[in-house]
Amino acid sequence: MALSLVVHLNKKNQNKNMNRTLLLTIAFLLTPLLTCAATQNKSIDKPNVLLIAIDDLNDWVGCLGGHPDARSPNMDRLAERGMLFANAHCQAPICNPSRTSIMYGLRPSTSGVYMNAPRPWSVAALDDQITMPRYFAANGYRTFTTGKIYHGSGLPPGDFDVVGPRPGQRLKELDARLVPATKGGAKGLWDFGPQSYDEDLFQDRVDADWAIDVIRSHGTTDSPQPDQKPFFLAVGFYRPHVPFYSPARIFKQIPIDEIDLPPIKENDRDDLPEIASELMVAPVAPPHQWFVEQGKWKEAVQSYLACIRWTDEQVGRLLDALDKSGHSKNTIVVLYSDHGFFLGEKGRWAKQSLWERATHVPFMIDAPGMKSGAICEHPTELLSIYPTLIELCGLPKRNDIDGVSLKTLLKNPDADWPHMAVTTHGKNNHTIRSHTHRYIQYRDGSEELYDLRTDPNEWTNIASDPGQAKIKTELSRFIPDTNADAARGNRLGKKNK
Ligand SMILES: [Ca+2]
Ligand SMILES: [Ca+2]
Repeated sequence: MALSLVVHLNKKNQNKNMNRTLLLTIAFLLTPLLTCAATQNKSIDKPNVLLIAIDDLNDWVGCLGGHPDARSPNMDRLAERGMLFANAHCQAPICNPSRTSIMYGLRPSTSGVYMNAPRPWSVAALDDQITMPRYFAANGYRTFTTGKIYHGSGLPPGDFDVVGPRPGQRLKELDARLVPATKGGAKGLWDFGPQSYDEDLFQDRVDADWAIDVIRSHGTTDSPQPDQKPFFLAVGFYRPHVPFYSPARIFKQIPIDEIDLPPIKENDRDDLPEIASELMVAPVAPPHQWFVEQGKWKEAVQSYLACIRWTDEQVGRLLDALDKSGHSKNTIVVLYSDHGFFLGEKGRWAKQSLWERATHVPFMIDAPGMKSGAICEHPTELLSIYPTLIELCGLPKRNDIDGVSLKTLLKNPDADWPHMAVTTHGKNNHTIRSHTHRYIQYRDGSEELYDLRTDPNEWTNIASDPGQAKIKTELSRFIPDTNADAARGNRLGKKNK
């Protein structure tokens, strides 16, 4: 607009011998505007970023084929638009350390944040570690967030420019308790079933509404708003984390009698080292026996599946908003879950373990100019989100974060890839996921090994088979060299485990 104003003034006055001083004065006054417009245009050439974090979503999504009753047409649509990382894994099988790893760009074994305490922003040693949103803000982005991006809806101070609603896992005023709380059974957040209040009031819908407003409030590359910066928008959905609540409407789509329960094998745990049983205890989850004896297993699986569909609807609303606003062509969309979830497999529930159902996550990236409609089978890590976005957005490279950029794979999913996916649960307990195998090494030296090609449920631990020595040696090379002591949260006074 500033440029057209100058042209207009010049034409109007070209034959009138207008006072040159006046013209020069106008040009002088307009110079900052022109400079500003040039900067703006350069800035909005950078792609926007939409980060969609889903809580406790295992691989039960349509495009990963993890469960026959799972429906996720919108996540599938995103995968078709971009790239599905079909062998992607979290770096820790529990909320706080997984999300810390993603947002700070550090492995749990580097940061020492292994469990749900302490929050990383209470750890003095991490004060100088620049989080992903702060790095984007420092490089010309305006940053927004809503919902659960770190653990428990908390945020490091000043982490985002604009903070939207963060209603939490349970809405005290609205969510009715559905399964009576009992000692030794469902209690606390462990509850499931349909809620019947207005859908507009569900937390993930409230968060999606806010995010849609943010998207709509930004002009497109073709028609930027004054002073517009590209956006970095992080949206964290709370479901399908417990309580498994979603609108009653969705439950009707999933007849309980037709639900398939996940496969389990009798005595599956007999070939596990002792430490595995110790580490996989999820203290607040009801024991599997409770679900079986109370006849609640199918009901809980139905509720989890319904939450997936509900969350998927919110993902679809965000994608629709991007399309309608014209931002799709200039926005990188990253969707991931912070870790997986067990619903009875191995006779257990929740996450907290180093097996496939807890580490394998939906992970997809749709980036302008990259390959679309592709599936990448290489082992990948959520830790790669930060360096990948840095590279795709042309931000200065950082050498103080772990993880490798996925840009090579986004161009060619079959490119050479020497990396493995590493997941850590507590100090010195690691699992390495290759294309074909899972190797687990615990802090006492005990091991597990599974061949996922013939044993996708990880039922048969072949670690003691002498014929497997070579592959164990190969995979153990990927165990991190650094294994930090558990971090202490000096401000909150909570010790990590
Ligand atoms: Ca989680
Ligand atoms: Ca077994």
